Amino acid sequence: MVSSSTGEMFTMSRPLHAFLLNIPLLTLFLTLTAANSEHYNPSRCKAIPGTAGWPSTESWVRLNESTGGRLLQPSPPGAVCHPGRPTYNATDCARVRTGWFTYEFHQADPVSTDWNQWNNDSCLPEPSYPCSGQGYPVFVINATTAHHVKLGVDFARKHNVRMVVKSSGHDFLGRSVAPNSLSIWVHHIKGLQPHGSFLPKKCKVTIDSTVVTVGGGSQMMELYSTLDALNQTVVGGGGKTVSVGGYLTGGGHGLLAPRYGLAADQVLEMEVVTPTGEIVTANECQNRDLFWSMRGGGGSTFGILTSATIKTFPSPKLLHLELVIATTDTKNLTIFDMVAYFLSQFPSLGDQGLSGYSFFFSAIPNPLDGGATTVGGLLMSAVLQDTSDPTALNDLMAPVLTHIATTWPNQFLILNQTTAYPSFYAWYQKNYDTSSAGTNSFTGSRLLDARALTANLTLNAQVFKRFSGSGIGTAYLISGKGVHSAEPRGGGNAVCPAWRKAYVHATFGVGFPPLNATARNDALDRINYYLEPMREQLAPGSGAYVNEANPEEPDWQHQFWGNNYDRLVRIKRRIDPDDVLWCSPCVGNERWREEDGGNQLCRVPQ
Ligand SMILES: Cc1cc2nc3c(=O)[nH]c(=O)nc-3n(C[C@H](O)[C@H](O)[C@H](O)COP(=O)(O)OP(=O)(O)OC[C@H]3O[C@@H](n4cnc5c(N)ncnc54)[C@H](O)[C@@H]3O)c2cc1C
Ligand SMILES: *[C@@H]1O[C@H](CO)[C@@H](O)[C@H](O)[C@H]1NC(C)=O
Ligand SMILES: *[C@@H]1O[C@H](CO)[C@@H](O)[C@H](O)[C@H]1NC(C)=O
Ligand SMILES: *[C@@H]1O[C@H](CO)[C@@H](O)[C@H](O)[C@H]1NC(C)=O
Ligand SMILES: *[C@@H]1O[C@H](CO)[C@@H](O)[C@H](O)[C@H]1NC(C)=O
Ligand SMILES: *[C@@H]1O[C@H](CO)[C@@H](O)[C@H](O)[C@H]1NC(C)=O
Ligand SMILES: *[C@@H]1O[C@H](CO)[C@@H](O)[C@H](O)[C@H]1NC(C)=O
Ligand SMILES: *[C@@H]1O[C@H](CO)[C@@H](O)[C@H](O)[C@H]1NC(C)=O
Ligand SMILES: *[C@@H]1O[C@H](CO)[C@@H](O)[C@H](O)[C@H]1NC(C)=O
Ligand SMILES: CC(=O)N[C@H]1CO[C@H](CO)[C@@H](O)[C@@H]1O
Repeated sequence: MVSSSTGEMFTMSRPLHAFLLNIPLLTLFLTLTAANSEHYNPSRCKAIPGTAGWPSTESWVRLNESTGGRLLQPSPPGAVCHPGRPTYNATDCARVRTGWFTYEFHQADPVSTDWNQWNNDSCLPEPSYPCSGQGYPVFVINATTAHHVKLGVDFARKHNVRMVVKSSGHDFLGRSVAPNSLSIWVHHIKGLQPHGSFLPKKCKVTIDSTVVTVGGGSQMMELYSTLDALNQTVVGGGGKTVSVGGYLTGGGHGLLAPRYGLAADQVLEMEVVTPTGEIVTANECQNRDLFWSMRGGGGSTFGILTSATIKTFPSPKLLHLELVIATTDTKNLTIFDMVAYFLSQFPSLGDQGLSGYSFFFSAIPNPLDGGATTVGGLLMSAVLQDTSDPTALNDLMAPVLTHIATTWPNQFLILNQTTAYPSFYAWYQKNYDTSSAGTNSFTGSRLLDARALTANLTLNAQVFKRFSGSGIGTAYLISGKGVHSAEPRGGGNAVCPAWRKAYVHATFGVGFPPLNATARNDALDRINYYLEPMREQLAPGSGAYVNEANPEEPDWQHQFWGNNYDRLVRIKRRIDPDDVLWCSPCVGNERWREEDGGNQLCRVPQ
């Protein structure tokens, strides 16, 4: 039943879903030039330790007391592996080395982040590498309440200390960590309260929808599992530990987005600590500009989210399709003609209710024979909602698969498997994102609309071939009708306007070795090389998804926010006149730049 033109029999050596989502998806950069602290200028730069501008020990002690002892001064987590360091401990080191490749490890640590370059590779859990700890925050407030956050924000503003916000530390762009900073760690701001309907504060009209109010550090798995007990779910992401803090503020895509809109479109109210230290409610009736910008304008820019109220939906039953269309004839250029054709069907398949994740490649170790051969082609993990009847999927896919079989006879092995799940959560528990962390990597992104996917398949074959040069290109079918027609409360939100036409978020990762500036710069060059034809030929007027993008995306202001950018900057200037929140690439950050190898954050001279 399963055969290819090469006559090989493929046997499933491991669950397909694990392979499908086990892709190295990764990120980032910092233009680091030679260090030279002599250029420190207190009036122009944020304070750094060891200089007169840095707050006194007494000030830090008082901050600690005011938070009830929640101020931490953490060691870099990798320091337990370095014999010279006070925290050296071989037992702990073994634990850290194992945990390093998991998201769970980094989210649970006060300062660690998933992609090593954002901590400047400055203390990897490997004794042969250096461990300076430079690159990590100096102090952390382990916040559990909005008031703790406020105390940190007021302190950073008053003392001219660089400040960052960390939740899970998953950020592909390095926005949740910075050297010589005070970090507001929101991971432990939890809470999860479902409601049958919702009256936003100071509004007169009750919103007739099931909703859930969650803490700013809440994570996908907590939402899914708690809501499942009510037969509900949310528009959420694939990673178990992704937190609402970065996800909702960046946009938030997921399998249910093509039906209901992006995650940011579901937000009805936010509690926010503003850069001036006020704890405010933002919704369609008050602080409307803040409400608009916090839904898509990016994390750690307009304020710190301490709670969000978002719409929930009945959890749909799902039919899951796992599909492989591949060949061992990896030199055959028709692979990308097939890929271009398959992706050209996404607008139509999406309009008929399909959503999911596809991966294409010219040559990867064959997952079906344990890597003995290589294959080129594509894989897809997709779902159809509200049905358990496999014929619904067969009817949808048959014309597409028949077209491939007849256009490229005997070339591609087509292998599919359909599974029915009673709820979103039942599906999720088997099909969550199983990728791993703890490496050095950058990502790239492009949003593709129907025209880009269908206009010229000759062009698309070339462009997708180049895009997959990273190893595996991905095309997530996670936008569509629901995103195009979404009506976010309050008359709109700040997500990149390109989402409102897109069907596909195309993304990929490029890894590189640590402590090698050449390799890091090469990785960034490669990201640009793979993305260039998508930007310039396939989808020039479109944009990129900020949360899974190239941190050095040219013209990032407009690629991430389109014509919302100017309004976002005006709001940023009003809400954060002193730039208490600063990150890169983030709205309105143009007045400051990193200097001295990234050690200092300084005003750009006028
Ligand atoms: C395994 C994995 C799977 C993913 N799957 C998806 C997916 O399916 N869909 C999708 O859209 N994205 C997905 N992403 C990308 C994800 O949206 C981003 O990585 C996002 O930035 C994570 O947010 P975080 O709060 O968990 O991470 P963090 O790194 O802690 O924070 C990210 C950014 O948000 C800021 N931030 C965090 N919390 C707050 C807060 N409370 N208030 C203000 N700012 C805050 C940080 O300062 C930083 O700028 C995935 C990422 C990973 C690693
Ligand atoms: C803050 O106070 C707590 C409790 O008093 C203490 O355990 C902790 O070490 C202090 N933090 C710092 C950074 O000194
Ligand atoms: C090393 O860590 C282990 C486990 O955390 C602990 O039990 C042990 O006491 C530590 N050893 C030293 C010398 O601190
Ligand atoms: C942070 O606070 C949470 C909640 O109080 C606590 O469980 C956790 O142990 C704290 N983490 C650290 C590193 O102090
Ligand atoms: C959830 O759905 C199941 C199966 O239909 C039903 O038995 C159960 O009562 C529902 N639970 C709630 C809280 O509605
Ligand atoms: C690709 O493979 C097909 C089927 O094996 C074959 O007919 C075709 O000639 C090949 N094309 C090239 C360019 O090798
Ligand atoms: C399609 O793209 C190819 C490759 O770039 C180009 O040669 C061709 O002219 C394009 N066709 C049309 C109709 O634009
Ligand atoms: C650093 O990376 C470059 C480019 O990838 C490579 O050529 C070089 O050998 C690497 N240097 C070291 C010391 O590993
Ligand atoms: C990062 O590390 C490099 C050396 O690897 C150093 O030159 C630079 O100053 C460091 N930057 C920060 C911010 O620590
Ligand atoms: C959804 C889909 O493509 N289903 C096909 C899977 O493969 C069988 C044959 O093994 C076909 O009958 C289905 O139509």
